[in-house]
Amino acid sequence: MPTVPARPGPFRFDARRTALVVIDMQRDFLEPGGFGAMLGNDVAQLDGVAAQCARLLDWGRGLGLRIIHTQEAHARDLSDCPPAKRARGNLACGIGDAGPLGRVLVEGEPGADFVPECRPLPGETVLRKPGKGAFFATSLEQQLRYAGITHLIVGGVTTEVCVQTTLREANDRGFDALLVEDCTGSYFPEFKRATIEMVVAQGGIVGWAAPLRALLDARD
Ligand code: C5J
Repeated sequence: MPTVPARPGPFRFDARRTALVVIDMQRDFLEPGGFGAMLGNDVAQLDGVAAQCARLLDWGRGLGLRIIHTQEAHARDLSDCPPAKRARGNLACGIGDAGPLGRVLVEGEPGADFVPECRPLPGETVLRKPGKGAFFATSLEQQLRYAGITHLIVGGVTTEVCVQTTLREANDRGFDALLVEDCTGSYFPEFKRATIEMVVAQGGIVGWAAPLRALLDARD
């Protein structure tokens, strides 16, 4: 079994029981005019994450890992969008409204689509989710259990929001998860750093973390 030198200790995984989960690599979070920008964030902070996630995807595909792409997007009628989420930020152009990338954070719109570097390939799972965590109001847990998955390798955006929420949800459900440090990004670099530390603190209270190089170099 490959062993990744990680924090707080080695992360051993069986490729047949491991899924690569790439969180929300969507235009709405990475490009000007999307949801992230509408919230007042500097999307340039995420420059480089797509290229890194593309390398991570290449690696996972090469190992035959199950690949899961999550997508934070609401149903077209917004029936799965809590009014509180829609109201948050008091935005002139918020969830469901027409923006430069189509209706903000709505399925089927250009903004909900994946950035070109991280487009799913045929046969890979696309998991639309209405919340921050990938386990909330989705069939992810059932899919993973049916496939015998016990370990997750996680990248994507944003580190302290959807990525961290998903890691915590996974941890509470008994999955061992590793965050790939340089395949995730935040609009707030200090939040990214803090999240990584929170994950690995206390003996890995949430999970493990390692840079992509450590995965690329992992050997049996
Ligand atoms: C946010 C996400 N930041 N994908 N979503 O609202 O992290």
